[in-house]
Formats: sequence, C-alpha cells, structure tokens
Amino acid sequence: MEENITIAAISTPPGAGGIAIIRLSGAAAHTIVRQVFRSLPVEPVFFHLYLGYIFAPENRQDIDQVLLALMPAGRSYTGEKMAEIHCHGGLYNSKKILSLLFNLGAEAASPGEFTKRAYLNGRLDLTQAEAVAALINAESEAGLVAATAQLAGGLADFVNAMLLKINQMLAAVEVEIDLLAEEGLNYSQSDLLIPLQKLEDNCRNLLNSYNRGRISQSGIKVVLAGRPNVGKSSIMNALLAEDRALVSAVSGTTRDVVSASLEIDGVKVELSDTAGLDDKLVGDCPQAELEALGRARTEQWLAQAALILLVLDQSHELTDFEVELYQKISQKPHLILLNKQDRKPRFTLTELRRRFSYEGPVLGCIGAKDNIKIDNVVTGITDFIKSQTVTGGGATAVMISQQRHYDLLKSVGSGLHRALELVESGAPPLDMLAEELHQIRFSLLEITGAEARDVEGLLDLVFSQFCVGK
Ligand SMILES: Nc1nc2c(ncn2[C@@H]2O[C@H](COP(=O)(O)OP(=O)(O)O)[C@@H](O)[C@H]2O)c(=O)[nH]1
Ligand SMILES: [Mg+2]
Repeated sequence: MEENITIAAISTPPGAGGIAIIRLSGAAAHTIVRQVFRSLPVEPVFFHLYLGYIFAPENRQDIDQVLLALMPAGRSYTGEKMAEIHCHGGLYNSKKILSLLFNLGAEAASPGEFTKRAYLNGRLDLTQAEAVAALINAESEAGLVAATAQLAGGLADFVNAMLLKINQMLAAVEVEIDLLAEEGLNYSQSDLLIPLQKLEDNCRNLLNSYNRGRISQSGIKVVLAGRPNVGKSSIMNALLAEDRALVSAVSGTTRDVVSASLEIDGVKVELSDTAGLDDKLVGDCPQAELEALGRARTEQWLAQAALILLVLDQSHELTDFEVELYQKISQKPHLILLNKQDRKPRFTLTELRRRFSYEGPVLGCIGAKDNIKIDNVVTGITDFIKSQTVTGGGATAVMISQQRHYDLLKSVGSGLHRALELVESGAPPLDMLAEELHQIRFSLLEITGAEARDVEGLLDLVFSQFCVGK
C-alpha cells in the first residue's frame, strides 16, 4: 500500500520568500528527519517547534537553520506520522533539504497526496477535502466563506442527515419484505410518504443553492457591449479605478477582449471590455477583416456572459443597429447604461423605451475620466449578484458549489422522485422501492466519499485539482 511510503514535498510556492515549509508524512517521517536534524531529543515533544540545523549526513555539513515540528500518527493532518521543516525560503536550500530526505527513503508527493491520505485515513471526508482545494483557490470573500463552511463539515452534516433518514426507511422496507411472507403487508403509506417528501424538499433546496454556490466560488462574468465609441472602455476603467483598457476618440480602438477582475459585494466579478459592434464595416479590406474578427470574439464573449452591460451614448442618435443588438441580448440578464450624461441628450428616455420595447431601469452614467459617475452601475451589478445569490423561502444555509455534488444530488433527486411515485401508487412493489432507496443511499455516500475510499477514478478526479505539497 502506498500509505506505507513516506512522502515529502515543499508545501510553499516556489521562489524566494521568508520561509519555505517542507512536509513529510508516513511511517518513516520521524526517523528520516532525525538523521538530518541536529539536537532532536530522544523523546521529542509533539507539536513543539525545535530550532536547529539541518545537515548533510555524508559530510555532516550544515545546510540551513530551521524550525522543526513533529506530529504523531492519529493527530496530524494526514493521520500519519508527520514532520514539518520550516527552513529559509530560498529555492536552492529548500530543494537541497528535500533531496536529503529523498536520499533517506522519502518519495516525492504527488499533487494533493497529503490531503488524499487525510481522507483515506478518515481525517476528512471528501467534501472537506474538496473544500481545502476551494479554500486554497478562493479569489473573493464569498468564495472564502463558502469554502470554510464546507471545510467545517456543513455539507457533510446535511448529507449525512439525509442518509440517516434513507437508512431508516430502507431498514423499515426491508423488515416489511421479510414479514410479508409470514404476516402479510403491514405497511402504512404515510410512514414513507412524509419523510420522502421532506427529503425531496431538502434535496431540491440544496440543488437550488448551486447557482449561489458557484457564483460565490467562481464569480460572475460581466461583459460590456455596444457600438464603438459609446464609452465601454472608459466605463471599464472607471469600474476598475485604473487605466486597464485603451480609451480614445478614434472609433474601433478596442479590437480584442480585455478582461480584469474586481470584487463587488464580496463576489469576484470578471469584467470584459469588447470591441464595439457596428453594422458599418470599414471600406478597405484589412480593416474590414479585423472588424469581423473583433466582432466574432465579442459574440463569443456575449454568449458566455452572466450579465451584459449594454452601453449607449446619449449624445448620439439611437441607431437601428443598437435596437437590433438589444433584441439579440435581451434574452440574457442585462443592464442598459446611458453614458455621456454630461452631454446634451439626442434622444429621450421615452424614445429609448419605445424602440427597445423596454420597461426596466436605465442607468445614467459618465465614463469620461475627469467626470466619472459610475455608482449606480456598481449598484446595478450588486443588485444582480444579490438576485442570483438570494436564499429564497425554504433555502438552506448549506450550499453546494461543485459540479460533482450537483450531479450526485440530481440523481438523488430523481431517485427520490421515483420512490415517491411508487409510494403514492398505493401498493408499491417493495423490492423496487428498496432498490430505489439503495441507489439514493449510494449517491449520498459518494458525495461524502464515505464508501468510496477505494474508488480510484473518483479520487483522481478530486485530488487532481490540488497542488503538490497539500
Ligand atoms: N463627454 C464624455 N465623453 C466620454 C464619456 N465616456 C467616454 N467618453 C469619451 O468617448 C470616447 C470613446 O470612449 P471609449 O471608452 O474608448 O469608447 P469605446 O469605444 O466604447 O470603448 C473617448 O474619447 C472618451 O473619452 C462620457 O461619459 N462623457
Ligand atoms: Mg473600447
């Protein structure tokens, strides 16, 4: 078994830094470090930091002054004997220490292997292991909060509570199957109906939290669209409070999509500025080709956007092309930004509403550098995020943010639906009902990984998202 191999890795990112941490885990972790660390007591105190020198065993030459901590099996992150060497954060010295450990029998850890061992040794369930990866990769306040809640076992508790109910029902149905031969059916429909309905509700609420969870973890894509020169790049820069996109009075300045991230209401917002869309292609060929390319890119981005900001310039007449463009994007969540409020308007709000057949809010703004007015655009984006992440009636505090959990809960949901149909039919074939409950049980167990510790494919999927050393 690979657990008997002692693994080692540098757990801090490569490059020069204050310190680097080298981790070891496995049966030989303590004996290996003892051979390269001066002055470790015969019976070291666990979790104590020892200050001392790492030396090369072959010539007893000191390599670095470090802090060393030992953790006992059963009380460490992985559940195995562990050691952590906090050395100076240079690439050369840390790699040299690591190679000493390899010479003494340690092997290079693969990505996520420490966490995988923690899971295999029952220190974490699979949802918590996934939360570790999510926490490391969190890019916003919302992402961090979601990952921490999952790490604390919120999702696992919720799933385990569902599992307990399924187990109870399964036991009742199986007793019923056994008794049937002797005493006839003793089953009452309401015994199963109400708990199954409750479970279906719970499952639906959790599935409904996926959008919220995904947005918390990965953020949303917001794309600026509109004719050239209406002020898209200026608004992008104003929102970012930096000169990210090129702004000029020359129409068609932005050719490619320029993206940057900011945090709004705790959520990561990936903002993208696109080349303007227009029906008038420039006459000479190379220009026209460039326009067409920019346009194709823009349309790709619009398709991926969670929210489109359609920018209009109120100091120019509305064009038919803008009306057409609006028709195109109106099926997607969007905000209409009426830019250049500092200039004399050339069309009225009534005209805009009539031509767009649009009743919703229009956000007036100024993107020009010296005169920025952008607060209501930020509020508009905030309201959109709130509408996507709001917890409606019956919603759970617990949420899911990973596709794997969503897919498994989907099959739990359809299993529950089929089980309910059987029960509602009045006299369900009990063996069919038991089979549905078994399938639901397996899907729930796969979420927490409680019975999947030997399913290699599943573990590869989960642990491949990790970096080496975690
Ligand atoms: N007066 C005024 N000019 C603006 C405003 N927003 C942008 N501009 C100017 O309009 C021109 C085109 O802006 P730009 O952001 O490059 O437009 P884009 O082609 O839509 O990206 C530039 O000269 C900007 O300075 C605004 O709110 N008011
Ligand atoms: Mg631009």
